[in-house]
Amino acid sequence: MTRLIASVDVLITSPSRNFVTLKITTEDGIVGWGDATLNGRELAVAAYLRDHLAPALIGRDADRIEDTWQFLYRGAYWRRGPVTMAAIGAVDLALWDIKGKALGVPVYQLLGGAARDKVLTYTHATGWDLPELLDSIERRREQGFRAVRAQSGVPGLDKVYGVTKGAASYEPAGRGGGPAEEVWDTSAYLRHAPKVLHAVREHVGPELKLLHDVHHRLTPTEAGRLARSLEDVDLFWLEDVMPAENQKLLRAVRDQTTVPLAIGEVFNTIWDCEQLLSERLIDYIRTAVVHAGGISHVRKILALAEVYQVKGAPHGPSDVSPVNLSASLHVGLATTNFGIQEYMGYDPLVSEVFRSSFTFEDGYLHPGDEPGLGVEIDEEAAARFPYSPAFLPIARDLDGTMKDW
Ligand code: CS2
Ligand code: MG
Repeated sequence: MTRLIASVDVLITSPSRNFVTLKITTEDGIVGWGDATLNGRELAVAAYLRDHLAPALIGRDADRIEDTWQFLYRGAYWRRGPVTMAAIGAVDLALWDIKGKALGVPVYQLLGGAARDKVLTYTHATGWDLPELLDSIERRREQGFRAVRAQSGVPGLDKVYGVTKGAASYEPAGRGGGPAEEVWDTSAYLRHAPKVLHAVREHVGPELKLLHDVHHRLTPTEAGRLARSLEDVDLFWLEDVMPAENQKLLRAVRDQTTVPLAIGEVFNTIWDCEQLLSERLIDYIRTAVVHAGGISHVRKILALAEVYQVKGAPHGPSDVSPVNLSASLHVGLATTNFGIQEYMGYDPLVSEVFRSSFTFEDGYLHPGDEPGLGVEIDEEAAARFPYSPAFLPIARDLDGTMKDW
């Protein structure tokens, strides 16, 4: 039987922050959902989907997921890039959701079944100073988390990305106006971060898995120094130590340290990380499922990673929707070389729109056993939260030069 695509719709909703969601409906009435959220560039993906992909999808066979992926990727001539790949990823997710629903099974069953019982997850802890950070970590531990990313303020700076004064969580994008500007001081950070992370390890004891995100800000020399100074902290990983596209330069960092390295939340295809994987310059590959072309393409990235003993650890901030998180969990459950899933959590308003069946218990996530991806969107609720422009902040050096971040 051929299951034809009858309609393709794009929903933009903003329950506390903006999400772009793709809805594909088949002629026999099955609805598949895809996430298409690209933080700060939401409308570009929405237009790509609405204006360029939707007309080409109507009337196609929804069951032909791989062929549709190739049709959208090869057919465009213009390849790769976050907007294109998020749009293709959204279609891919929606089609896997449809196939699961049509067959009455959760998507992880279609990927070969569970390769583990549950998916280890980490969340964020943030504090402007050490007491605030320790308090935030403690609260995360009480919630059951076994792995925590620790970020703190830097003396002399007003703001640090990923850290909100006095709060346990933060939202990366600010609403209204243009991007906020932050001032950054690498020397101050390099003096301060090792002290904080050593103090955190001393306080939490040996078992809690600790992670730290550098946000692409260092040179290979600075990154090597930082990693060496953190050897004794026993980090689970050090993330994004350098601009992610400088792949071969990571060798200089790698040669100096045994601290596990994670990179890749800004990557979109296997070609962006091929060198990092094949030369084993990283331990964890961070591509988000939707930003790297969906389940179909991320499985290929993970298959290449498996050859080099690199593990998957997808990006899972609050700025990709529960549809993406759920897709990531299906992949995580069914993939042997899967390391950990980031789970930043969501504002309570998000659950008014996205009804998810994934569960969290004792530091682990499970996607649930609903047919498909296990997330349904309440369209009436979505309509109550209209889009409102929001931007990620930018960072400048002390002399005003634009900074990588
Ligand atoms: C971060 C994110 O979760 C992470 O590791 O790097 O906060 C990231 O900066 C945002 O998702 C960007 O949209
Ligand atoms: Mg990150």
